Order: sequence, then C-alpha cells, then structure tokens
Amino acid sequence: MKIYIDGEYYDKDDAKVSVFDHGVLYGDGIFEGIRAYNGRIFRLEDHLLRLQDSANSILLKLPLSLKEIEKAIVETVRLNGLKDAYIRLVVTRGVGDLGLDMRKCKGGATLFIIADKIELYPDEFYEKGLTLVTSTIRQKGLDQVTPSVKSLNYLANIMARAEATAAGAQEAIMLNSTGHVSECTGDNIFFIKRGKIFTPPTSAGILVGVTRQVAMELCESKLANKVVERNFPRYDLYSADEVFLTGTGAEVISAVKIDGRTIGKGVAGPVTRQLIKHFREYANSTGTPVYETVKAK
Ligand code: PXG
Repeated sequence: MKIYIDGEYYDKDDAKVSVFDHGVLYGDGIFEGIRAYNGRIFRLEDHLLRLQDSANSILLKLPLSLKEIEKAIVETVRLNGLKDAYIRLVVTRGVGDLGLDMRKCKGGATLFIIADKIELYPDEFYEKGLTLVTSTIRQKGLDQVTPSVKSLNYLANIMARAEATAAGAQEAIMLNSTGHVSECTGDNIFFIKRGKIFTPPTSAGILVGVTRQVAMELCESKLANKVVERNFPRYDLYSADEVFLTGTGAEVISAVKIDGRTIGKGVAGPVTRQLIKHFREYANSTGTPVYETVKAK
C-alpha cells in the first residue's frame, strides 16, 4: 500500500506524521471519506467542495488547490491499483508546539491520503435492515463547531457508536439539543410515511452528507418523490413506514428496529429497496475516472 503525505508516497509502515502535529495533539483538522466504484471516484467534486467549506470554517488554509488535491487523490488510487476503494483524505493543522495557538503551526497544513479496500455491511443487512438505538450523547449544538464541519473530533460519535454496539445495534441516532433527530454517528437518516420522504435539515445539526444529497436527487429524479427537509422527533421514526440511512460507507441502507420498536414490516421496505437499486446503478456509472487517460487530439 502506498500512502500520500505532503507530496510523497510512503509504504504503510513508513507513513507517519509528527507527534507535534495539531491533528494528533488536538484533533485540529478535517477529513473526507470518499468511495471509488469500478475505477471511478464517486462525487469527488462534492467531497472537495465540502473539504474547502470545512477548511474555511476552521480558518485552515489548504496546502494545495482543489485541482491539485484531486490529482493527488486520483494518483493515490491509481498507484494502489484499486478499482473499488475507500479513500480517506485528511488535512491537519500541521506541526506546532504544545500550545493551542494555530499560528505556531508555521509549516502549514499536513495533507495525507489513504486509499484502501472497502469494508461494507454484509449483504444480508441490505435485505434485513439495521438495528438502531438512540444514543445518550447529544449532537453538538449549532453554537459549537457545527456538525457540518467534518472535523477530526469524532469522539462523541465514537462513544455513541459504542453505545449502539453495547446494545447489540449497528448504529446510533443522535438527537440535538432540542430533542429533534439529527443524524447517526456515520450516516444521515430519512424516514418515509404515507409515501412522503423526510430528512432533517442542515439546521438540525448534521453533516451535510454527499450520499444524502445523491439520495435526495435520486428520490426526485427516479422516484418522482421530492424529499422534505424538516425537523422531527423520534416518534416520527417509531411510527414510520420505512427508515433508511445514507453514508459513503453504508450507501443506502434500511433501518428496521429502533429502540426496540419494529419499523414497518421489519425488513427493508419497497421504497428503500428501489432507492438502493437506483443508487447502485448510479454509483457504478458515474465518477472521476482513475485509469482512463484523456485521448490525444
Ligand atoms: N454524518 C456523519 C456524522 C458522518 O460522519 C455522514 C453523515 C454521511 O456523509 P457522506 O458524505 O459520507 O454521505 C457521515 C459519513 C465510515 C465513516 O467508515 C463514515 C463517515 C466518517 C467516518 C467513517 O462509514 N462519515
């Protein structure tokens, strides 16, 4: 495996960052999780634009232009010979001293890219659906560093996921400070009731997921069903006909048990199944090519 760090490629065992990097010392940095399907990188531009937004939001200057980052991502996937891949792009504040002051990170940001095989939920989960519990850990409020920044501070999500695991569930729902549903620890959430599809708005405190956006586009274009963004309590999930999650890792996946309640018929519902099919077709037929070279004139 070859890992990109600041313009160089390293073997896995030699791919290291400094213990003085503020990404390590403080979680001061941002990341993206990106998929490649069939030799093409899925919605790369969306991920790069979100990276840019996250960077601006935390006063972080990206060390390269988005075009240069795009080239580095494509090259990393190519060097590793991957067709289907999970790509982790991380930008940290860089090497500083032991204080919080970002001005001490004089060398600028550190950027690294890992391209690895993908790990998915086993196939059966796409038929049977996931079990969810509500976490006791609340989503960060909008008056904190907003959950829309994909920052290196994932401790709340990791603790919430551990609660799910302890309860025998695969994912945890995080409520925001007003008790509304925000999202899961690594996925956005949707529910379907009497033919209408709903998802929490950005103002509920969510990471604005790339897969969420794709799902909304496919609901409108393929299912003729425009998703409504509105706040809702857990009650709406408990009484839904179908619930599904979206994320780069999980793609589109049904949730059929929530806090002990069975949702719908207790298996992936018909609308979710259709959406999963459309998502897979779309994901396998689009994206930034890794291996096709541009033909000479
Ligand atoms: N919400 C949160 C909190 C996330 O971390 C999503 C929603 C979905 O966003 P995308 O853009 O992926 O549709 C995420 C996704 C993993 C993994 O291994 C996923 C995420 C972060 C870390 C790991 O599945 N983020």
